[in-house]
Amino acid sequence: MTEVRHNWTKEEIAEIYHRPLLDLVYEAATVHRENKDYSEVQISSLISIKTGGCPEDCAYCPQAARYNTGVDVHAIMPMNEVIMAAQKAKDGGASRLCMGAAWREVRDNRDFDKVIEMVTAVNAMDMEVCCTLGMLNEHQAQRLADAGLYAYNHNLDTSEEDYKRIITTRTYDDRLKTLEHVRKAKITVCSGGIIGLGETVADRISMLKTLSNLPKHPESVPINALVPVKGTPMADQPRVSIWDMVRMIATTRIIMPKTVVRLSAGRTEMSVVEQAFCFMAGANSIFAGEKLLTTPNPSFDTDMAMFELLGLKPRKAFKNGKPGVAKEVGEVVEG
Ligand code: SAM
Ligand code: DTB
Ligand code: SF4
Repeated sequence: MTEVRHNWTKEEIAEIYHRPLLDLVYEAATVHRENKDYSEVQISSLISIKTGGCPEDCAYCPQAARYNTGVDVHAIMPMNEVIMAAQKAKDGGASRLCMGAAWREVRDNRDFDKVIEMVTAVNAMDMEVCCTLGMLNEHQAQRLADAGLYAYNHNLDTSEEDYKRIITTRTYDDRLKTLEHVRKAKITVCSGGIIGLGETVADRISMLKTLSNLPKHPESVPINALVPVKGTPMADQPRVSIWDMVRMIATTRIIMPKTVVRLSAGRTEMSVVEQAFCFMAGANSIFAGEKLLTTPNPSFDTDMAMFELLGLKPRKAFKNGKPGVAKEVGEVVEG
């Protein structure tokens, strides 16, 4: 069994990242097969419960109020729509519903009370519930945990060194603090990044070092390819090469062998062959459903046809037990 390490150096990660491509993929596939049921893919479906008007300046984001992207601002989604979306996602094969809000941070107000109600309701539908709501404090993380939240998504996005180029309205340290609060509340951690922001390979490696040197590896690491959106500062970024995506996924798989690696944004631009390469390189999760938060994504039917073709199967919810019920959450290692 591959050892789980928390002391990877940048040099070691760079050596892995730069291996000849097919050696890299072979190694990642080997690690994947030692550690996982490699034919199982975890499916998450996203809904945007509060869209647009965000005060942050994340250079890639269509929901930042300061960019003219054509995304309409919406108040928080009513509960009946959340339930309908959750049922649709479940029927489509998703084991997890991820609710996203265009907030800088959680505030202790009526909207947060509504999110708590949504978490409780979706959890009762026997789906894993994930939220991505921006920064939160220990008390807010605990409220979410008490409502049955399974995972919290909070991406590092890029390296610490590169952060200021992408976001100026908060710091890397703010991000890491929220991850600590999530851990402390015994919610599983989902944290990854985006490639194609004009970062260097050294930045990608640095971000992977931060993630793999956390006291506990995130249970899931989403690797997003930038979806360039008109009106954002990243609108004219060239499409990221599929081989960069494959290298990033394979390196993540090797250094965090027990983590669920999610092939995230950018799949509408990828062929089935390209996605198959990503699964071979150790990706074992996707976002499914025709929308991510505001941009398009392949439909459930398209993905099911791809799974059929590739011999992949959707993973059932709560495979590692429900936090606090089947196992101690401290023992939960996805996959
Ligand atoms: N506001 C919260 C936050 O920033 O944590 C939650 C929602 S935010 C949209 C969640 C994540 O979506 C970001 O951290 C980023 O990694 C990803 N994202 C946003 N826009 C993207 C884009 N155009 N392409 C790829 N990923 C994107
Ligand atoms: C993640 O890593 N990617 C998802 C989810 N976590 C929240 C979001 C992708 C958003 C892509 C742009 C959009 O649809 O607005
Ligand atoms: Fe706001 Fe999140 Fe978009 Fe940044 S990524 S602008 S915090 S919604």
